[in-house]
Amino acid sequence: MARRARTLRHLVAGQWRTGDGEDIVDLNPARPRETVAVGQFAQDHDLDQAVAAARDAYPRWAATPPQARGRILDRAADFIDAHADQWGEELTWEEGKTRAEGIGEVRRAAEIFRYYAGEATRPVGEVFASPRPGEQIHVVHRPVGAVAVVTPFNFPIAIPAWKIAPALSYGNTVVWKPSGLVPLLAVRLAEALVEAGLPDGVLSLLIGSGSLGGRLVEHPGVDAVTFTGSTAVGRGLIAACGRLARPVQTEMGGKNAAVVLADADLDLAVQEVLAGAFRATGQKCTATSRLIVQEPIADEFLAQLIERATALRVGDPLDDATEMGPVVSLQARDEIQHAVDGAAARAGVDVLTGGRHYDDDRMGGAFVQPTVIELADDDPLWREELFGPVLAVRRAKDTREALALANDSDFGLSAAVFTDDLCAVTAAMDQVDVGVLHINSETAGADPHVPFGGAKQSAYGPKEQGRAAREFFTRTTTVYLRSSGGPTL
Ligand code: UN1
Repeated sequence: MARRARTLRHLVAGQWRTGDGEDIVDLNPARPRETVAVGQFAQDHDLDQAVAAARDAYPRWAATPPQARGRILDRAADFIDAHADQWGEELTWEEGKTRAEGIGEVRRAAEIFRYYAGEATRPVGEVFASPRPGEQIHVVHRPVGAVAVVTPFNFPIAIPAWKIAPALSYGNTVVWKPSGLVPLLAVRLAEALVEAGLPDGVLSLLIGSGSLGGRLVEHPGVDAVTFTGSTAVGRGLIAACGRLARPVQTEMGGKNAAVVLADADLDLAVQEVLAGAFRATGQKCTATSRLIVQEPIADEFLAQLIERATALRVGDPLDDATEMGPVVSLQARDEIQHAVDGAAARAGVDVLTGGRHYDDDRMGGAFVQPTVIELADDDPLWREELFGPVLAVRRAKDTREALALANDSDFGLSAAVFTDDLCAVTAAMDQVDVGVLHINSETAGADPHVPFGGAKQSAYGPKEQGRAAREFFTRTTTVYLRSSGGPTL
């Protein structure tokens, strides 16, 4: 890959344009003096034009035959797939996950577009019997209008795909503001849709500041808002949408527990906890950030886990031998370090591995050691999402206590339980209050055709992905259908 900084552009009303706001400097988190891409932020006049274009394009796009919408999404999927290697590397370069993860994420985005290409031609409603003779009751799904899409840094193409693909498939238009930390992949996804023949104005891309995102969400021309990101920002956005009585869907934080019970397959559990905690450098809202291990096996399990975590090869994510890259920015690194230092200084807290800066040539990059910290009892580290490779551990005496600890969180996105004990599995299915539950697999992962989303403080509004997405990206009209007479048999 030629390491020449790329140029960032916005897409407004079908035109690529450079911004005239503040400079954007997109840095490589592994080598923060290296620039990945440059450009200028979009401003309010771009926002107004993008929203106007989305409103303008909406009636025609909503009336476009669903087969034609589906074909565009299919072509976008092909285009994304054809560029998986190049864009995957670029993703790694700007975000920091390993190259294999970067390429895998781009392919996943293509899969999501393919799924929603098909979804465009699925049934658009239901028919109910009427209590009145000669009448039918139809419930018809229709698009919502112009949707604001606000996305985070950690899945620069997959998360935008699972918002934009259903939005377009069901006939909505989109104004999208991605995270300013990963603008290059946003440009790539918009390129795929333009190449695929998406009509002008149906999608606009604005790379802007957080405050531009706020103005997008509250813009009078927007009909609905979908957001993935931090709980703090999400709550502000829910409040703003509440004031405006505007439909909103948010996917926010997690503090996801893996529960390892005494009968678990230890090798499997070690491997999956390791993957859940440290893949993508722990920067997934579904990452495993809490571990609850049952007493009789705790010492042995932790010994194996620590050995494997300590041995993880951490370094340049573009090097194929690397198993864990940097976090997204120096600021993120410093915040994680600060939280870990704070925890380590508290009584009863034991840093089992990691927790310090590297003192070799990785010092300049946003690298954090894979970190496992045991807590004697309640601690802020048990509760606060850190968004990095930090796993907090507690021990439980039995299944009941382990599941109670899993629920001991304001969040409820995902959980994993490692056991073959049917009683424990059914107890977990009944009691663990999460949106996604894994039995004998890591806490992360989402398939395009099944619902994804959290419980408690992890989410607000309808779920994402699969058919569940239809609940947010369409609204229903109930039609009482009676003829005024005419021939009778
Ligand atoms: C996954 O676990 O593969 O921001 C997806 C996040 C989630 C998506 C996780 N919304 O990490």
